[in-house]
Amino acid sequence: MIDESSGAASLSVHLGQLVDAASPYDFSTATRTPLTGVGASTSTLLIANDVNHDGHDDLLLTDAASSTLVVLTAATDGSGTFPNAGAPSITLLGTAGVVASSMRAADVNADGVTDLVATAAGISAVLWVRGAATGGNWTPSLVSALDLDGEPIDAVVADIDGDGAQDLIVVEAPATLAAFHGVMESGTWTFVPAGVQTLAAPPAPGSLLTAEVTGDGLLDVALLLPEIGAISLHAAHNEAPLLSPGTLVAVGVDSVALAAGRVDSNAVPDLVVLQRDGEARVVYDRTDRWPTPGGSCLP
Ligand SMILES: [Ca+2]
Ligand SMILES: [Ca+2]
Ligand SMILES: [Ca+2]
Ligand SMILES: [Ca+2]
Repeated sequence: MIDESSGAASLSVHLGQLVDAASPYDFSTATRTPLTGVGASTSTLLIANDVNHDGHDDLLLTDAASSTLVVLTAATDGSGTFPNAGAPSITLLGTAGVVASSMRAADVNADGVTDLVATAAGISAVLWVRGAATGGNWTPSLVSALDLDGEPIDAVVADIDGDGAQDLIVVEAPATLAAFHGVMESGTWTFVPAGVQTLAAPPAPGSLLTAEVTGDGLLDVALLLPEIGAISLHAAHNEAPLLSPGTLVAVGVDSVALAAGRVDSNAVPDLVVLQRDGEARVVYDRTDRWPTPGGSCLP
């Protein structure tokens, strides 16, 4: 987590450790790293990814004040610290004042090196930041911006149609879901428009995710629509349009966040909804073709 309460930004990492069978996880041990290269921003995005492939997850964060990306490389001694925390940040997001609204890590062009896909408030483009690896360092550079008609607010990279090439799914304000088919042509990566779906309501920020929920092996797309208390599920196709129109699953108007994971004991991904009261988490588990309510209510 990023702590700015003292006036200077710092990063605290709570190290998960196995303790014993009765209380298997402990997060009480923390490291703190001053972020001298980061301003006192208020809308910082933080993701973890082992960008230099040394077995330790590194941290990528955006500094909204200076429109930059900061790469913190985890120490290789397992201490959970970031020795390069004072390194200069990297200007990636164009002119000052452009603030990233979403950022995801994925190997977009399948060259074995992590890349980033980001959206930024106020510009109608999805930014592709290609990573390069040299001598244990990871260096990102902005290589293209995919122009869109609307304003993108979130984007995720996944191989939707199962052809081995990454595709791009973009949420545009106020309530549109656009799919792009990833194609490598003459050594250049491009995203070709592959269908637009209108959402029934604006999605919750950060709720765009992919999960295989229909049982056909293709990654489907789910978003939480809090205004109407529903999940919008879009089944993947292996030809354009890549995604089907949304099928709504009612989850209640108090829903605030959505995640996918394997919560119960079967191999089918579950969808987890966090309710506003903070007490109920409703698990949706696929039965037959579509997820239906009837999983378990967790305490
Ligand atoms: Ca690493
Ligand atoms: Ca790559
Ligand atoms: Ca694909
Ligand atoms: Ca599927």
